[in-house]
Amino acid sequence: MDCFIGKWSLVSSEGFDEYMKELGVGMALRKMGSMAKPDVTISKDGDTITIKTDSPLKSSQLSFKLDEKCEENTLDGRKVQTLVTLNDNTLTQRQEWDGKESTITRKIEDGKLIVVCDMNGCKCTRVYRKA
Ligand code: DKA
Repeated sequence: MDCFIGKWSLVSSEGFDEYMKELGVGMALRKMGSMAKPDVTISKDGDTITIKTDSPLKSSQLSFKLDEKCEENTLDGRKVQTLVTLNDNTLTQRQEWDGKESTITRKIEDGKLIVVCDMNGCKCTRVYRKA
């Protein structure tokens, strides 16, 4: 888990607009989301992990304990039930709402944070480097 801790800046993003479309995000927010280059800060305090996403447009913060469901308010305004697990150095964040689900996985490769978002098989990959 410790390898995830720190501040990360977005360096590349592929398929994000399609993923947001699949989530049902409207065009105006998709445009802003595509242009944003957020910083993601991951921290840990005891058993509690926090993922904070900051962009000039919007910020969000999710605090959770591994393997315990919590409520998450997403950047695009969904209120979802979220479960985060850690297996093989991959953090998997499973969001459920209105009978739908999306998964966000995070892992470290070559010192970079690789984020893969999946909704109904529509995947996007976002790469962050240590800020
Ligand atoms: C990431 O951490 C992935 C964030 C996924 C956000 C989905 C909704 C965005 C709407 C602007 O890079």
